[in-house]
Amino acid sequence: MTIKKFNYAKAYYLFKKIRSTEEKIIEIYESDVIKSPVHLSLGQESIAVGIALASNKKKDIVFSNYRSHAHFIAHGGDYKKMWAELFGKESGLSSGKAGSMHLGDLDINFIFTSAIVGSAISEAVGYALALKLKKLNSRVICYHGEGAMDQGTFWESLNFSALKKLPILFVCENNHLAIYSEQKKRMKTLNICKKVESFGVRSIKIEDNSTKNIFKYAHKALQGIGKNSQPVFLEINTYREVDHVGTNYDFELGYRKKDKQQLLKNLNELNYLKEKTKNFLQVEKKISKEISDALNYSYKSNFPKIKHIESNVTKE
Ligand SMILES: Cc1ncc(C[n+]2csc(CCOP(=O)(O)OP(=O)(O)O)c2C)c(N)n1
Repeated sequence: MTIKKFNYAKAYYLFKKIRSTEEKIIEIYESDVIKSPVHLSLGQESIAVGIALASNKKKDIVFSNYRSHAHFIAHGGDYKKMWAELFGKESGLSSGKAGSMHLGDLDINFIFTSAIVGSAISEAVGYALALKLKKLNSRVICYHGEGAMDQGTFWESLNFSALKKLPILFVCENNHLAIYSEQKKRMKTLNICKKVESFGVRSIKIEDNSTKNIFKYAHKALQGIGKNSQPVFLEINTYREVDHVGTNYDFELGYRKKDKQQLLKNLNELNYLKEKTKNFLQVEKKISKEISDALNYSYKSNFPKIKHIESNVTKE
C-alpha cells in the first residue's frame, strides 16, 4: 500500500482557492452576472480539500450535490468552465444551461450534480456496483449532507452497499442544518454513525475541521475500501457560514446564532495551512490570476444561441 503524505502547500492552495472563489461570487452576485442560485461551502472547505487530497484523481469517481463548488475545485474540475457555467455562458461546463447546482466534469470523473436532495446517493451506489461487477479497481466518493439522511433513499442505498460490499466512501458533511431546520429538530437520535453501523457499514466520526485529519482518515478509508471492497462512512462535523442558498449572512433570520468560535476555527485552519506553506505568496498570486483569467473568460464568452436551446438536453 502506498502511503500518501499530506501536502500542506496543496492543501493551502485548494482551501484558499475555494474560499477566494466563493468570496468573489459574493462580491459580484448583486451585479447579476451569475445566472443561477448558488449554495456556498464557506466554512466547509477543509472537507473537500482533505478528501480530494486523499483520493486518486485518475481513478476515483466523485458524486456531489448542489453545494458543490468546493468539491469541484478540490477535485480539479475545469475552473474556467465552472465560472462560465455560473455566468450562463456557452463556454460553460453545460453550455451555460445548467448553472451552479449542476456542475460536472467527466474528464476528472466528477459526475454532474443535482438539486434533488439525496438523488446522487443511489446513483453513486449504482456506480460502485458497476465498478465491482466490472472488476475495476476504483472507488466512489459520495458527498452528502446530514439532511440527505432524512431521505429513505439514503438508507436503502446504504443497506445495498453493505449487502453487496461495494467500494464506496460516503462523506457526510454534517453542518447540522437542512435549510433552516436544525438536525435535532428532525432526528430523534443524533448519533448518525451508530445508525449507519447498525446497517453493517464501518463509520468514523471526525469532530473537527482539521484538513490533515480529514485527509488521514479518508486516505486510510479509501485504501481499505480498495483492498476489501466494502463501504465506509465518514461523518465530518462542520459549519455553514452563509445562508443555505445565496450570498447573504442569515443570522438575523433568528433560526440560528452566529457562532464566532466556528468562524474563527475555520480561519485558523486556513492560517495554519498558510503558515506551513513556504511559498504562500506565490500560491496566492496564482489563485488571483486563475480567478481573474476565469472571470475574463466568462465575461467575454457568449450566451448560448437560441437555436441550440434543445441541444444537449434530454427530451421526453
Ligand atoms: C427531494 C428533495 N426534498 C427537499 C428539497 C429541498 N431542499 C433543498 S436543500 C435541502 C436541505 C438538505 O440539507 P443537507 O442534505 O444537510 O445539505 P446542506 O444543504 O446542508 O449542504 C432541502 C430539504 C430538495 N431539493 N429535494
